[in-house]
Amino acid sequence: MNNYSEKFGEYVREGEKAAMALPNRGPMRFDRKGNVASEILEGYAKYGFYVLENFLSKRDLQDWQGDFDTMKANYPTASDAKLDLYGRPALGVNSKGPALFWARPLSDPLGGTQHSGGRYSVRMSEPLADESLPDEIVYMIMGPLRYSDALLRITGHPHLLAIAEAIFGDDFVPFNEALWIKEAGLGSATAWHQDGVTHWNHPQWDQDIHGMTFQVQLHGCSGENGLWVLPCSHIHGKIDIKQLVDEAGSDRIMGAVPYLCGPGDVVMHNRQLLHGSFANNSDKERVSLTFGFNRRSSILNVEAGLHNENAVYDEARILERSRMIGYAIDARRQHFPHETSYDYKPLSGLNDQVVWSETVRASLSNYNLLDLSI
Ligand SMILES: O=C(O)CCC(=O)C(=O)O
Repeated sequence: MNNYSEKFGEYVREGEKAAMALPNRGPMRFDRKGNVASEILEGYAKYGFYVLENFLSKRDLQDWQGDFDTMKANYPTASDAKLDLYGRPALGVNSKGPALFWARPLSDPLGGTQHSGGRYSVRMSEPLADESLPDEIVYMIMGPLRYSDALLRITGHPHLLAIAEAIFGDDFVPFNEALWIKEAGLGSATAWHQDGVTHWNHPQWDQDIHGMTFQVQLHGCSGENGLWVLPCSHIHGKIDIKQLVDEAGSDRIMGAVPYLCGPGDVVMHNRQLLHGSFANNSDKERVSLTFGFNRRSSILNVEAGLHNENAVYDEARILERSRMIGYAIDARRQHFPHETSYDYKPLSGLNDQVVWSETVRASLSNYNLLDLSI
């Protein structure tokens, strides 16, 4: 074992121990009135994250795994290829907006670049990649709901939408979805960052102003391959990442803990929380779906464009993008007819226009051009 991996192993063990000692994890719970349990909301508010254990059903997970295998089989053979291994038009090649993101194995494609408003200020360490590894891998897919009904249905889960309502009010709005793929022994690092870029100097700045993502786990994750966060950092404004790295003497920021999850666990994650992940040099793949929501006032008439062209997010755009929530709810209702569906108030009265069908799926191939990122 070299010096780096020995130190990393120690950091992982300490971080995992600290993560398990925090009181912000447990199953989904409601109080007697049917509201999301206050322990969940309070744990999330205090630490900036909460792990909902054993959240997804076996069926959701099997459907997701099936769709993921189909997506992978349809990857382009290289980042500049148009066809997959079987000669078919490949996943994402006709997308007008962002779709597949590629990196060298075990590299950090974002650290130290101007990507997403320059929020990834420090490059992570990059373990030496063996010559036998492929030249490039897919590490992220944006707008993944167009490629997987199982993922669409997860985003329409009534309990997750109830949480979004409890935090942001019943007129909450969506922002984007991404699938993070950290293949065993190949997966790239995600440099430390805070997600929000728009409202740090807002006169009404608060800990929820940049919204929340759910990070849903297909296989689970550990300190070796999971996302790391600095607990409570969402309440301290913009953080000087370089300073924390200097203090630590490496990218192993002090006090950080990893998300520790089993298959189907969902992490509620405040977008202002400092977070990042190390290159996945472990023998376990991590696949995480992230999707999130915002308070309407954080988005309405705001000019931004983190993942796509700068634009003013007016009522019409918000309504159009919010239809994805309606489709997700309806797709879920059709697949799980015995589940009580979520009633999304901003689409009240439009229910007959948000019916999930093959025709609708075909019309959504560029839905993420309307993402509402801040
Ligand atoms: O899961 C990861 O490694 C990165 C996720 C992330 O940075 C995000 O969701 O903002």
